Amino acid sequence: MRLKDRVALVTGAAQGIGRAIAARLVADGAQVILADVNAAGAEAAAGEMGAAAAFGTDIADPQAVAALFEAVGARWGALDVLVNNAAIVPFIPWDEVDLAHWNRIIGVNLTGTFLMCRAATDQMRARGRAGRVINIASNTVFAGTPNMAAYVAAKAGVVGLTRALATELGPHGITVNAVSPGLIESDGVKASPHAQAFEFVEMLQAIKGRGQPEHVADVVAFLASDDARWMTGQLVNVDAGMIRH
Ligand code: NAD
Ligand code: 4PL
Repeated sequence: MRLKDRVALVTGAAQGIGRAIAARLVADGAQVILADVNAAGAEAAAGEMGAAAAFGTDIADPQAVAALFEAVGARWGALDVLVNNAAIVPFIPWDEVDLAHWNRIIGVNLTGTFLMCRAATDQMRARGRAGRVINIASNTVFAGTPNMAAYVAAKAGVVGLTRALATELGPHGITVNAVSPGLIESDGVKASPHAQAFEFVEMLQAIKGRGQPEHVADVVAFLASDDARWMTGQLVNVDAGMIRH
């Protein structure tokens, strides 16, 4: 119960890694808010895990993000924990990457993360609340994984944003860290061509087996807790030792 009575919001929590993170934070005693562009999926997941609330929110839409934080402010004042997990995980060879794809991926995965950080940390500071921000990056920023160039660029942007915000928000009692998972058997990956990569990735891992959403969720829960109070601006790699950094 190390997160008892903390208010935590997880984006992209209708399925996959976000859903596992939300469930783990509920298990640790937090009041968890699920936000996902898939409103019905977020509702269903929230009901099953005993979360506090669910919102249908497109993190790339500034008005939707503003409405979300208006509701959060009215009911809870401010968040204690924000987990930026929502992202599009594309499989697209470089020869097919055009400006429309680039803008869509940067718009959700990087700009969406920015909009959530902007609104959440403004609210934390206005209410004099200490806070934790945890951004989900990816070990593709080290590996240069093929078939997702815009995604890799966006995730490297998330790492940069994490480092910069840690410096500017540390004096306000807000820590900002990131987690870089390796290939994880999430709902999205299971339904995509990335599912074909498990054998290859396992060969590169020091620990064998397939990465599961819970492997990521347990590390996020640590970063959300008081145990991580002396950490900020860090990128914690969670990939069974595929990459050493
Ligand atoms: P997933 O596709 O299974 O789930 C993503 C969720 O995000 C979905 O519920 C989707 O509706 C939601 N979402 C998408 N766009 C949104 C938007 N604009 N606004 C709000 N919600 C939105 O994905 P996953 O594999 O669980 O990935 C979760 C996170 O982990 C992502 O940040 C991803 O980049 C990262 N990650 C995944 C892997 C992997 O191998 N699965 C590896 C490294 C990092
Ligand atoms: C190693 O973030 O980290 C495939 C798909 N392989 O999204 C990822 C690896 C994928 C990854 C990722």
